[in-house]
Amino acid sequence: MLIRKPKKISESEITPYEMYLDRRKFIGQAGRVALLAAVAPGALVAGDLTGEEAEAAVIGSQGDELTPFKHVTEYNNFYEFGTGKADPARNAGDFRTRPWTVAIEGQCERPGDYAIEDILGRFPSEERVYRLRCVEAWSMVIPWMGFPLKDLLAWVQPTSRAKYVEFTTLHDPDQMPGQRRRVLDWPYVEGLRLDEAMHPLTLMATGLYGQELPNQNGAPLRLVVPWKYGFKSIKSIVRIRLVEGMPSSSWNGLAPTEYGFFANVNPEVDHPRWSQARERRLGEIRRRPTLMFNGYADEVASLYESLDLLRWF
Ligand SMILES: Nc1nc2c(c(=O)[nH]1)N[C@H]1C(S)=C(S)[C@@H](COP(=O)(O)O)O[C@H]1N2
Ligand SMILES: [Mo]
Repeated sequence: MLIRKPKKISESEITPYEMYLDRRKFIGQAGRVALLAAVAPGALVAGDLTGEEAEAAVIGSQGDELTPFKHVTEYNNFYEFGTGKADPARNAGDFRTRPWTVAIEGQCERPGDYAIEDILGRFPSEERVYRLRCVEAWSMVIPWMGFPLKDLLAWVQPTSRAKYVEFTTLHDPDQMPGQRRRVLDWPYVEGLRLDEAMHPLTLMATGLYGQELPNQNGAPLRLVVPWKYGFKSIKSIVRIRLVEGMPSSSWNGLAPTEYGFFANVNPEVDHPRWSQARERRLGEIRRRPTLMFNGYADEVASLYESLDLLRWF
């Protein structure tokens, strides 16, 4: 029989978290911290906080503690680097994210190829603490760095014909060993309706835990849509296209009956092979109830008022 010893908590597991809280306190004491914490459902806390307030805001009122850095960066889905949860951290180390260009195309006034430096310089990153809930029923709470996608879209000016936004991940089988196997139809693509893309909660993430995005989390630029299942959060984006028709999505293309275009977190609509009513927060044993729209219903439910969520899952 194989008996596993309880794993000792390594330094690397606690240090980034403690450093993070320390840094928050330090910034708070120094006077100003523009912190946007959306941990508690409905609570969008912004402004100048003291160190203690900042700590309370990031931890939230729902027992929503930040998921340890180790889980956030070592338990991933990024099929370009392998289908195992540990594969991305193992295989993405040498992934080159510079130089990096993002092509903006389609129905907008300012199409073009933009260097990542230009994007990062034009749209300063701020911090957002969001829950991420995978369709596989695990979840995390992550302090992201990033900027609202709506700022970028407002800048490129969608035309009146733009109804959806399509995102594409880099296709480079030399660097991405997972792309040498036809697990998915590469490159990975995802899409949002324009109003979802323009929602203030929708983030272009550039970092987490106050650091640049680790490669396995989708460097240098990935989408984060906190009320949708994790697979909507497309990583390592090289193209953003404004389009008239509903774009395809990699998971929807693979198994349309299992993964819909909208992919809103909904405890009442089960995946055909398992329930979506509960989830396990990484680092915890117990399973907790999954909240409608992942807890962001106050902010986003109005987007779907006229939609039959059983049909448009
Ligand atoms: N390009 C790309 N983006 C992707 C994926 C992927 O395989 N390839 N997996 C998705 C899935 S299923 C999830 S749950 C999240 C996981 O994000 P994380 O590893 O940063 O937690 O990334 C999403 N974005
Ligand atoms: Mo996922």
